[in-house]
Amino acid sequence: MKKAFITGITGQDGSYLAELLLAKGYAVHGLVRRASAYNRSRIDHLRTDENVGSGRLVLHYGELNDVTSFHRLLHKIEPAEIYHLAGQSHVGLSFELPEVTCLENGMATLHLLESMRELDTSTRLYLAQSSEIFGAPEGEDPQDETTPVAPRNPYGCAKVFSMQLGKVYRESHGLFVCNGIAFNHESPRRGENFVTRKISMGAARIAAGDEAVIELGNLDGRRDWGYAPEYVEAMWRMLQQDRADDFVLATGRTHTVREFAAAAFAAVGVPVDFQGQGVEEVARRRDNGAIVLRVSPRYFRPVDAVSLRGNPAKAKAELGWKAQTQGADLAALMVEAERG
Ligand code: NDP
Ligand code: GDR
Repeated sequence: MKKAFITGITGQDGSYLAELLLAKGYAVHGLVRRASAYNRSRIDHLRTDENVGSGRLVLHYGELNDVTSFHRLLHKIEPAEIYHLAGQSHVGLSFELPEVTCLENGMATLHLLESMRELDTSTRLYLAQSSEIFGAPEGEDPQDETTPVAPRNPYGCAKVFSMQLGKVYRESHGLFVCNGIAFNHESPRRGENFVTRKISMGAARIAAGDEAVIELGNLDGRRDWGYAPEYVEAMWRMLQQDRADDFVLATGRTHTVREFAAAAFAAVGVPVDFQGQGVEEVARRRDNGAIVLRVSPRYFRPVDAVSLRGNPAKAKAELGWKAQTQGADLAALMVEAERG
């Protein structure tokens, strides 16, 4: 039985990846951290007697910044494949938490690569990189594997550090390291403070009759939003290649936050009109004029990428991977899931 180790197994991507690998017959080992409140709801359905009893799903307490225990764990598990997904993943919060963001998204990669040098050299590593490495790439649309990096927030800086280290260890130490430069991917398991999930949860509540108002920041943010379960398939495919390489994972199409919100409201039968500008902007229900969405200065970032759009041509050509779900379909899928 092939052994995979997933850091970040309790997160959105980690949970879908664990599902995929279990379905493929892997033994899946996951890093979980101690928390005062229960943090495993995304993988509860996988913790069956069969999976746990047969050793096909094993959870290990750990913490990226506890370097010695992390190192010990890797040597104990000796995985064939490592999917390194853990870390502080909120771009906006990285302005408030720059140090922990850089430790978890940057230095933790270095510790992992150093540990790997002592492991069996056939171990393969996937590193979860991000479109945020490109910053605000004017004139470079869409972005691909050759687009220059120019991050504009601490999160993006840490991911650049991690990505470049991955390349260096691949080239200088011969490690099998793949960087997946993923653009936004969403799902009903998305964290509740990311914009698509805020919108889908809010739209479902409003459709159910709650007098809720969704408060958002920059409605002009334009992102390339795909569907997370499709992206974890690409992560796995990367590690099955003969040669380690870097790939952009994206749909190639973008929408603004405003468009995503309009699609979510339309999907629950509450069409809205946007009125006003900047922090005065609101969305009103078309049927009774009630405000259902409001812009709040609280959610603006010091700097925000205007538009990020990926070119997934290399992933299509070499991995045979193509994103299927995006735009209004993604919004509809997410609000439907909220409605149960
Ligand atoms: P989530 O925020 O949903 O999950 C993050 C995971 O990391 C959780 O399991 C979390 O544990 C764990 N984690 C965070 N800090 C630590 C730590 N110090 N020690 C151990 N575990 C830790 O992220 P996603 O699943 O959305 O993303 C996965 C990775 O991909 C991240 O690195 C993210 O930056 C990157 N990425 C994501 C994209 C997306 O659109 N989703 C796009 C591009 C890159 P806990 O549950 O305990 O909090
Ligand atoms: P992003 O996703 O920063 O692209 O990072 P997020 O959903 O946080 O923001 C997308 C866009 O929406 C705007 N926005 C808001 N964002 C949040 N979170 N909350 C709001 O209320 C809000 N209102 C408007 C943002 O300004 C931005 O323009 C995600 C994460 O998964 C990263 O880990 C990953 O690397 C990148 O995607 C690719």
